Amino acid sequence: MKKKIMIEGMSCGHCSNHVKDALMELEEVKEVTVDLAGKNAVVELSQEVTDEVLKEVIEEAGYDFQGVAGL
Ligand SMILES: [Cu+2]
Repeated sequence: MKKKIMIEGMSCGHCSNHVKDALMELEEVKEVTVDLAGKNAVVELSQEVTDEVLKEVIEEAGYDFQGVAGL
């Protein structure tokens, strides 16, 4: 299962690494691919994670959660 998280506020490679590390701390997240220019992160999940949890992770990392797009 994959989810694409739309994120505002990432401006450089440091930001994308920060987002990736924050998402990888969730045990259900197996892989993260951040697209800085595309303003999104695609997470590969071993089990369902609610959009609300993803929103909290992104906001705690200091970025703006814009929603989740289906894949
Ligand atoms: Cu940055």
